[in-house]
Amino acid sequence: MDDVTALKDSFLSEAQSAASLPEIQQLRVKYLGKKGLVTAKLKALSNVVPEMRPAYGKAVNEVKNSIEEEIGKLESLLKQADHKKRVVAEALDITLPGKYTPFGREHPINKILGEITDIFVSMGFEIEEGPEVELDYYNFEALNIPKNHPARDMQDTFYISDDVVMRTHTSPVQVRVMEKRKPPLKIIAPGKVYRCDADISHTPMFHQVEGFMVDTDIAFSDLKGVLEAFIHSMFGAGTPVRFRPSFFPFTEPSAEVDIGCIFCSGKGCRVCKTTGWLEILGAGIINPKVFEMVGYDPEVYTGFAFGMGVERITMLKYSIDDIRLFFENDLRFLKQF
Ligand code: 2NL
Repeated sequence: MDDVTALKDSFLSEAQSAASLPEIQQLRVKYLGKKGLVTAKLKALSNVVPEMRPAYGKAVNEVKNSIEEEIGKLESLLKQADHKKRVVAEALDITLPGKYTPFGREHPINKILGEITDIFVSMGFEIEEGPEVELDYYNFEALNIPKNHPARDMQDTFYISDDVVMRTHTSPVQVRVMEKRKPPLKIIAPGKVYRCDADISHTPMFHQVEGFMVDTDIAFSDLKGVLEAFIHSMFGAGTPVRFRPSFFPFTEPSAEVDIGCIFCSGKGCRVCKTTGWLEILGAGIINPKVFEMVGYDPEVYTGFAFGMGVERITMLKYSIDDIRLFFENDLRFLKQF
């Protein structure tokens, strides 16, 4: 019987230092496995003298049961401890703030560009686009801007080569449309244009919307009606409009279009330089020479054309006094629109 008690004692002392599930597993194999120490005792029962056999067998079975019970307890304790460790290690703090992904928004220039084109589209104009790198011919020659004209000056125009330039206005888009199509035409040409100039009211790249209308009997009154409708939609129905004589090589007669100063209501201020008026457009009746260049008969067709700077209109609408703010990409500026 002593060997059975000793077996139990040695198990108990080993079990005390078992600190992990694999170690418990090893103990189970060592004592209860097919070749285990307790199993060996059971197998050797036939060697015990018959009188002692029942008591000895009972004792071995009791040790076997108590070892099984002990191992079961240890296993469940270690599993619980393991689970607690994982809960702590894998914990998510759902009270931490989330990652902030800021929304982008439309640039103020594109916003106003969209408003301008929407107004003309609502009046039946089509939108056309064209190349920003343009032939000298389309940018100047076809618009009656002669070789020695100051607008061609190296100081104003980015020349790519002798006969290729960065377009200085979007008029060449309209020339290309007239070459391809016959009137009646109602087109606007929005886009980027380039001039070698930089100060608080000029940047080397800026945006323009030009437009034109050609048919068999277009008059200056049509130009006035369309531009007044545009201005009243853009700046408010009561905005005063004034047409002032001007000159462009591609229109004759030509006009500069002013609106009553939106800052002082025409009283005269710093922005309108005390005139009470703000210039926002250039326009005119298309010069017959332009029609000849694109193969239209000037005796049959007449038309008007106009052009405006998008940056200038955006600056007036939002009271911005430095054009360079549009291109510095300072979020403190851009977030205001
Ligand atoms: C301005 C003035 C203007 C035009 C642009 C034009 C185009 C063709 C024929 C005739 Cl294809 N004219 N465009 C006409 C008058 C004025 O722009 O101040 N732009 C910012």
